[in-house]
Amino acid sequence: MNRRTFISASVGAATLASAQHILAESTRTPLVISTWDHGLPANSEALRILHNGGSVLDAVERGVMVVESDPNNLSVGLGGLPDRDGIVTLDASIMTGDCRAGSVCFVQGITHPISLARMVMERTPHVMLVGSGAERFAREQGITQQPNSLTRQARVAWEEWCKEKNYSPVINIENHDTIGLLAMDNAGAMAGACTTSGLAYKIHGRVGDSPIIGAGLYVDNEVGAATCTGLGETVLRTLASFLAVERMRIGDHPQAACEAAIKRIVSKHSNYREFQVGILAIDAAGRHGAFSIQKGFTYAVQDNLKEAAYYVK
Ligand code: SD4
Repeated sequence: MNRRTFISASVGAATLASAQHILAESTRTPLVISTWDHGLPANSEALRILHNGGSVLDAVERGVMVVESDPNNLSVGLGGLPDRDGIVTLDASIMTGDCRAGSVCFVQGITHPISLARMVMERTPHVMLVGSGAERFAREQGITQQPNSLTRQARVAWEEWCKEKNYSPVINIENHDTIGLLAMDNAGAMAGACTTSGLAYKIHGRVGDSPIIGAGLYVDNEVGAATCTGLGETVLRTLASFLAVERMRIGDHPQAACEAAIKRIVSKHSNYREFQVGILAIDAAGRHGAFSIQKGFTYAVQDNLKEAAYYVK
């Protein structure tokens, strides 16, 4: 299969899948959508917060905290796989539809980097804090920094990697469990959150797309919101979340916006067969879309009346 047929085959399959989504989706709010299978429990928590009168910002934060707390998740939170030096470093971002944003990069020993990102947004004049500065800010805010220790699962995996130090991630299985979650409340206010331990066995100091506003996450109440998962370098080069939101601004359905963002990544990376990127988007009308380079990207959508996981094949 040449490049052209590959792209059109994958676009065609997703168009079919998206047609089902459009039939299945509604414009009822609240609406919550998030990446991968762990999106289901994250969405449930986010919707619970909204039902109990919490804000959409509370909803996205608390939703992704469920995944950050899961020691078995190898791509999010302190259970994540480490960098080459055996150290887990975390990235997170949060954004509201009125263009407020906060993020942290390259933090160690922080159980909930998403909450720290929110504190950067709400308690500082800044958008982003990194590394030791972010950790010092966390301590000043009363967050206890955990000692740098790997879970048993992560240690075993890292020790295995150390034998060869030649790691080729398996698409959709490794390096692809970042949680990106978008939500809209009854009044149409939107927020998003994205949190990750980043690529396994990355060079110490590497930061991906997830904490970069416009790359891993972008939200604008006037238009919609988008979030990405997958090989962050390719998302950084294309600002894929911002691109998807801007496509919705000029009239695209969220599905078309996601497809445009993925096509941009594909067009700029001749090795696109070797990595995965998935993107989700919602718009101000309460519609959603999803697309990915490779098969196998799963995501979860939940509104008042239903709970479902959709698979883009
Ligand atoms: C990164 N985008 O750091 C993240 C990785 C990811 O699931 O999505 N993992 O590049």
